[in-house]
Amino acid sequence: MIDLYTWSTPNGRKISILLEEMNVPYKVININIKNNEQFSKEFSLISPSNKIPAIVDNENGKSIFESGAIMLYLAIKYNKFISENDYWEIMKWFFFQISQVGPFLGQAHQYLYYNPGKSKYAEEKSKNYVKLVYETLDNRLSKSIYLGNKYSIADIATWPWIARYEMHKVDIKKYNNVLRWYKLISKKPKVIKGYNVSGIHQDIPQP
Ligand SMILES: N[C@@H](CCC(=O)N[C@@H](CS)C(=O)NCC(=O)O)C(=O)O
Repeated sequence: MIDLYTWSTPNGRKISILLEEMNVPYKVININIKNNEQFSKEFSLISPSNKIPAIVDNENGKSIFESGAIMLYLAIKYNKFISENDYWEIMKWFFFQISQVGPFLGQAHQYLYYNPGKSKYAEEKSKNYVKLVYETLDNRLSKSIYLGNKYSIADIATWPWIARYEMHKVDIKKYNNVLRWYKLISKKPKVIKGYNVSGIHQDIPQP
């Protein structure tokens, strides 16, 4: 059994969707980041940077923080959504999510959605990064159904971020391939289930 410390955010949803897709039993422990529960002493023993998500694997007592490390841990342990044939294709797109999609789109939430008008420079930079992310994904998805050659941790890591497209101030319909891929993944029953396991219930946005 995996204990999943999470909340209703893109990084949290990556893990609950992966656990659902893998059919691995897990228990949700809500860490309400709006109430600063991530800063409790108890939680910082599991997640030293005080961010969700984090897991504890009760089979061996291991605790893991950072969504990328958690996804790799689960994919390797259960040998699912990662494949030897397609390993490096998956890794490229998985690490693109971890290093660019998450940080750039996360900044867009702050500069373009929650705090517009505070810094022209930050908004301009952020718009360019959002464009880079959407164009890069769209280009890849014009050549492939999924980010790797098959449905993998790369898609599961990226999709919950694109589900916040309204906050990115882009017209997702202009990115035909991202839109096709987004809709394809939105219909997966385990994705629908894993989207709302914690925090505030939100419907999956339907462009
Ligand atoms: N690089 C981390 C980022 C985690 C992260 O930013 N978590 C956010 C929610 S998506 C959080 O816990 N925010 C609360 C805070 O920053 O105080 C990961 O991928 O796990």
